[in-house]
Amino acid sequence: MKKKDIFTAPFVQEMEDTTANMYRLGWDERNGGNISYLLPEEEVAEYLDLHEVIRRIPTGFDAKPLIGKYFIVTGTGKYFKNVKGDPETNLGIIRIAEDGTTAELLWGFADGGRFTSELPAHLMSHISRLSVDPENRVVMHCHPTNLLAMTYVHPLDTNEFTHTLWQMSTECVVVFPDGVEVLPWMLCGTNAIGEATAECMTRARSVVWALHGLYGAGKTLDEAFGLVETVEKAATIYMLTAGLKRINTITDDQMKQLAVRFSITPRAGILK
Ligand code: 2HA
Ligand code: ZN
Repeated sequence: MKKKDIFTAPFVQEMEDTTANMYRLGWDERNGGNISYLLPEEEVAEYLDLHEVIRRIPTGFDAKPLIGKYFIVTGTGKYFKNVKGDPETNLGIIRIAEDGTTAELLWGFADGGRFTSELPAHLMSHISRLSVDPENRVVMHCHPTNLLAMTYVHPLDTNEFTHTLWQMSTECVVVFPDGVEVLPWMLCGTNAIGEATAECMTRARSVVWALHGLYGAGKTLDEAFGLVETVEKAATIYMLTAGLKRINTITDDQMKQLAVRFSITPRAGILK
């Protein structure tokens, strides 16, 4: 059967639109940020010959639970600003090979490039999220301005950080009842930060990298984007009010009312 034009694929267009939005919001300066999006084989097969591997690229870590899985991912050193308009250079579609440690490139990275340097954090996080939510498909990393600022002035304790963000707007506890996990500064691009991030991802869909940025996960690009957007909005309210005397707040009791109203279970150990 004749393959459809990959440039018309919804997953390529969604990646173009999402990266453009993230760039426009100031979350992805220069080559900041990266996205990986799990694609069903049937969907990829509509556009690509699955037997035609362009290149084989070692990943440097073992992703056994993802063998045979397909991802569209942003490229290392590539700018989110440039994805829309030249997706074939800035994005790639990879399949995790039988050995679990090689990525088979099926499309993209047309200038000889390769996947994001943060692939360990992405794939390890996919493994974690899939273990708790079989429908998870997206892992997204970016540098939201106010969240980043907040990590300079707020204690980096997961419970305290989550509680503060929940207080910053009424919808927060509803949108991320699982809270945000906070990691201290770590060297990025390594398997170690990948393992730490993935461990956090078994408990929450959002992981703060102190003094660096944020990881968000979700079933769709929209869901992961909306999560990052809500966390960043809360951090913005925090930064706008941090130096001021706060005379009103959302109380723990009010958050408990929200939990009942919206049938969510706030992460344990945060509300008194
Ligand atoms: O890809 O954001 O963490 C650039 C980064 C690394
Ligand atoms: Zn980063």
